[in-house]
Amino acid sequence: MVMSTSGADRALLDATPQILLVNPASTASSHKAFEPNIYPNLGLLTLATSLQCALRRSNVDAKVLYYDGALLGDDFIHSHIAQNADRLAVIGYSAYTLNYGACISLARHAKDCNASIVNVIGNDHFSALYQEVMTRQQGVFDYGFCGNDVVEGFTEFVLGILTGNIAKLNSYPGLVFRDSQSDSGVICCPENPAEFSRLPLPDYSLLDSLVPHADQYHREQRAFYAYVREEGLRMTVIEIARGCLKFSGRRNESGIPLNACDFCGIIPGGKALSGQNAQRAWEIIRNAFDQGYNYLFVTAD
Ligand code: B12
Ligand code: SF4
Repeated sequence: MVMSTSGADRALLDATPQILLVNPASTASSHKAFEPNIYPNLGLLTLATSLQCALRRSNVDAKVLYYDGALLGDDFIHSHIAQNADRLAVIGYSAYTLNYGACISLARHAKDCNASIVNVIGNDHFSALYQEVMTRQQGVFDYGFCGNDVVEGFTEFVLGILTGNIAKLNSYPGLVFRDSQSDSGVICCPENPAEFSRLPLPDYSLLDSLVPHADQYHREQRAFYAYVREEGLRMTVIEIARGCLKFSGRRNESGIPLNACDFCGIIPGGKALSGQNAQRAWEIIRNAFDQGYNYLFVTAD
């Protein structure tokens, strides 16, 4: 006998709240064609893994969904947001300068579909310009997270939203929120560097939580690099240190490191290198290898 899910069961399944983590495609411009990404967005994957673990631990029912518009384009996720607007609890946007315009478009679209979706923005563009973003994008982004060591802060904050039990806002590391009582109107909680060594190891299967990504990244890698095709490689990104060697040196009166590369986009973070210990670093490498990756892009600059 073939078992089928009844309509009511399906409706129940479908009602599960969704947390969508999205890397929007680069902001459209007339002179540049779309070029697909060849690596996953490790920041979103790190957040997704932490959130998934916390949901299981706390017995909270919600789906964590990963989507990379820089691989697949934004059309699909645009429709997904419209069709699932009443079950999307939180959308997290990963903002580089290059895709910041696309982050705004998607976030506006989400609010048009359902104003109670909580829009949260993070990554380097936001960390650099959080004051401006929060001031200019009222009604678009509700909250943001500034810095890298914000994974536990984000996880706890989303759990709070899902369970209707949000703690004092200034208790979430890295959270950026509006506060009319403060001088600038925006408060940025300090991040928590202690989290780095205890984060759960990335679960690369979450790349396929909404639609398949992993094989598509691999196809792009094979198309891009002859040696990947010839040597049967499968590449991914790992993180065994954060920050930059050059940030530990001398700084000017504004706190900008004197030796940083001219184009550096992560100066506002400005953190000196902090590494994982050797055992943890090997665990991170082993974790990627055990999940089928045999050529690793190490993020530390
Ligand atoms: C690996 C890497 C890549 C890879 C993978 C990119 C990807 N999709 O993730 C490749 C080679 C494909 C790449 C491409 C590009 N990159 Co790149 N890349 C890096 C690198 C070396 C590491 C990033 C990383 O994985 N870090 C580890 C993860 C865990 O940290 P993370 O991504 O920062 O995420 C953390 C926080 O930012 C935060 N966070 C991130 N997203 C979100 C979202 C939410 C909702 C929240 C709450 C928090 C949050 O939490 C995460 C957990 O700690 C950085 C430099 C560096 N050392 O950081 C440059 C860097 C991020 N890249 C940069 C740039 C410019 C690009 C490109 C735009 C280049 C280009 N012109 O095409 C493209 C954009 C691709 C895209 N649209 O996805 C700049 C960004 C500068 C800026 N102002 O935006 C950086 C900072 C380099 C630099 N010094 O200038 N990149
Ligand atoms: S671009 Fe990379 S290596 Fe250069 S200063 Fe910035 S973080 Fe350091």
